[in-house]
Amino acid sequence: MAQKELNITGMTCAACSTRVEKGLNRMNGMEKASVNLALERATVSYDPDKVSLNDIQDKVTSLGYGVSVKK
Ligand code: 9UX
Repeated sequence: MAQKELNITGMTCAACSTRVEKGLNRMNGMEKASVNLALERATVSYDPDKVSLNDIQDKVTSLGYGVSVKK
């Protein structure tokens, strides 16, 4: 299992963060995604054999938000 922190941009209300969180949690291979609206951050735990960090970022983008891997 891998864990990463992502910076998410464009979330302006609580429904945004819920949308991102639910979208990520529906992905195959995602163990747990939690999104913090105030911090504009997502913490994701996932199985890298089933889903890539790139797929995860593409999911956020497809939902209409910006994403980068936190350094
Ligand atoms: Mo709130 Mo976010 O009305 O895409 S859901 S701004």
